[in-house]
Amino acid sequence: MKRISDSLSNGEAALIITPVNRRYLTKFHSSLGYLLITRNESILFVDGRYYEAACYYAHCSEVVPLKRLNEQLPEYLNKFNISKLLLEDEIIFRDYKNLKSALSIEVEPSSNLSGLIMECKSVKSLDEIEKIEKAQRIAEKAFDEVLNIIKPGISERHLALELDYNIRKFGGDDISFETIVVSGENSSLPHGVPGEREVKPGDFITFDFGAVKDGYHSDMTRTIALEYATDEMQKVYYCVLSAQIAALNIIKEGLPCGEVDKAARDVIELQGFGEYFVHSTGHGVGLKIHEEPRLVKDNTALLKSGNVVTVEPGIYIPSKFGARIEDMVVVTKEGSINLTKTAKDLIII
Ligand SMILES: [Mn+2]
Repeated sequence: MKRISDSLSNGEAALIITPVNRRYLTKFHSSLGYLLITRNESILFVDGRYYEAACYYAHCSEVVPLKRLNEQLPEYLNKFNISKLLLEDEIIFRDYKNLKSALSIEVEPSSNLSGLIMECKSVKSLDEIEKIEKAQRIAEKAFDEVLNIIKPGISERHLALELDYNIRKFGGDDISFETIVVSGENSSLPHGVPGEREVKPGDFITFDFGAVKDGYHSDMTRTIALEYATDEMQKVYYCVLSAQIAALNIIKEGLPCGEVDKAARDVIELQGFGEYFVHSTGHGVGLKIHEEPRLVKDNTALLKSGNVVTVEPGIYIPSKFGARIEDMVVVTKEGSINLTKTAKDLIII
């Protein structure tokens, strides 16, 4: 909040509308609300559903009961002599149009404002890392349970539901995203949707899933084989694993993000599977499942201590099979700390 206040010129204010950014800045979650930030004040407008709780828990200088924003906001803008209102550049167009026609001052989506918040969000505090770790422990426990029920004839959909149920049972507030369970020839679809296909001996089964705890997400992927894995499957699996380890090993503060992608991609290309690695190596994780920084080819942005990123190379051979392995790590000055504890040697069940 202070960094936003400091970035404002005389007469400028920022209005934070997106729920994730509002939550990040005030540490208070509401589905609807507006956070007005001036050079000295931070004023949160929330309606009757949230007002009392916000008075207790929201980090801001004032909480105002939200009635009709278009009538309330001008009063505050006047009081603080605001002549220009900055908005996040990712808000929906209707909100922008509405504010622009309701206010008599300059209203402008600002990529500087959004960029600043994004940059802050990408570097996690210890408290945030703790929440991500909690979410990760829940996801791992849920996965361990699911390993016990995998047998030929069980459907992808059934396995996905068990995973989701376990995540909630073990204390997850939600799942991070629609759980991916894909098997056999479906496993060549990196983001396939779990369906009625029943798993059978010789299948790869890929699980990509996560838990949410206190708003923070976890993300992991494991690929296992049912009863046996052919030589080709083993070769692909261990190629993915060595690519992942190569990437994990070079992560450290100050390294360009693109270098992490390159480390993984080089290993896969060298073993002849380059054309089958069809996505980037990883992404930041936090209040959203996909955040900055992006571990994508040629990204020159530098890793920072406190970034939490996934490392998730994969190989997908169309209509045959695929494998992906994903861990989540915290970037440090010396290297990284892996938040994922689940083993990575090929599990054959
Ligand atoms: Mn991921």
